[in-house]
Amino acid sequence: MVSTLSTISPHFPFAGKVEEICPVGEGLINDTYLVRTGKGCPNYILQRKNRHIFTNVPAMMDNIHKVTNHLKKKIAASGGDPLRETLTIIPARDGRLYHRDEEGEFWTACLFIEDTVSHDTARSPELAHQGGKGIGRFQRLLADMPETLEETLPGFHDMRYRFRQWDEMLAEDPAGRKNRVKEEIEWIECRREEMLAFKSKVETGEIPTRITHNDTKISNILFDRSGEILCVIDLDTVLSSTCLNDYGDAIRSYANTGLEDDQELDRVALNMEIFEAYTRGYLSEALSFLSTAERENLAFAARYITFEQVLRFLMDYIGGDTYYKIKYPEHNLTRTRAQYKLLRSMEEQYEEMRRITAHVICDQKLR
Ligand code: ADP
Ligand code: GN1
Ligand code: MG
Repeated sequence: MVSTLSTISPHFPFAGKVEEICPVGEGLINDTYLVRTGKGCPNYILQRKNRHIFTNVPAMMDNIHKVTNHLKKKIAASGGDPLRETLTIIPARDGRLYHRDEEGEFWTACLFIEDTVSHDTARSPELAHQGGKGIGRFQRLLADMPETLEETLPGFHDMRYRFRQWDEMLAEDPAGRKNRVKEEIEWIECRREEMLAFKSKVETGEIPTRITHNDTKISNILFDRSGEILCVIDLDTVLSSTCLNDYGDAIRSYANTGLEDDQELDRVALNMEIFEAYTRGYLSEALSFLSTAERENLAFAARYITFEQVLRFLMDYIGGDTYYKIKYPEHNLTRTRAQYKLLRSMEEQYEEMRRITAHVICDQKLR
């Protein structure tokens, strides 16, 4: 891989001499590297995009370009630092937003933002509050973006689409694993109607679509050294979708007392203190533009996205592990069970989640 990387980096106009290229992050889809250059020169992030999942990388990069350009203008206008508070794409030497290698792989680069901290779990309510603020602000700044985005991942958080994929996968059972997961399949089937009913609210327009991030797990945000939110990263999934999907996915990530793939199910539950802190941070930025329907469906959105993740991990297990990177043979099944435990915890605490969101909304309206 290292020799490949050294043939890729010359295609980008990196300042200084490339001294080291090392893997970074725990993403389940792309391959991400930190490119270190000489003293006094910027460092960079180099990424091989997963072209089997992102089937139109040029359109995806155009989307990211539109979004970051818009954010840069807004950040500069409010006195912020556009080079630190959003991503800066480094186009390839030929001027494209990506380099395509001889094997057909797509590579992209952006500036590495120095002196930041990223996390895989939210250890404190303060961090969750900041994370919520970050996504709320991100959505707010994009609310008046004039351009439209290309639909690069059709059906991404669309449960009707996910159930079509699911039904096809079960009918085909390509890896012969269906019979091993009868109980898990029932977890999905018995929630089909309520999840589709929620999706109907988007289809009828009761819940609006906006430009959103769509992959708001905690590792996709950079904090500064004092713990304040600095920059929302990993913009591959910026799409027209619902704000609720961003909020729900973040709760799934931040408020889990265990890991996304925890093998000890006793460790997995919804932490209500983190839930409330994230909600407060998010609504401090987002309340002003959210509709009544969006406000009323915040708590359910966490269940919706966590359910979606159970379905997606289980579907990948049944499909023979072709989508998410796995570290051991049953990894997707472990993920399925851990996310299901989290979903159960949300279901058990649902009334309390609703009470908290209503209370936070009320508090912030009074301000
Ligand atoms: P993946 O698609 O593999 O999840 P990300 O874009 O989320 O890739 O990057 C993985 C990790 O690399 C992040 O969690 C963060 O720690 C670090 N990272 C990514 N982009 C930057 C950047 N521009 N500046 C600083 N760190 C970054
Ligand atoms: C993937 O790329 P990464 O690791 O940030 C996935 C998300 C899932 C997440 C689960 C494009 O995100 O939808 O929520 O794994 N991204 C894509 O950890 O499918
Ligand atoms: Mg990521």
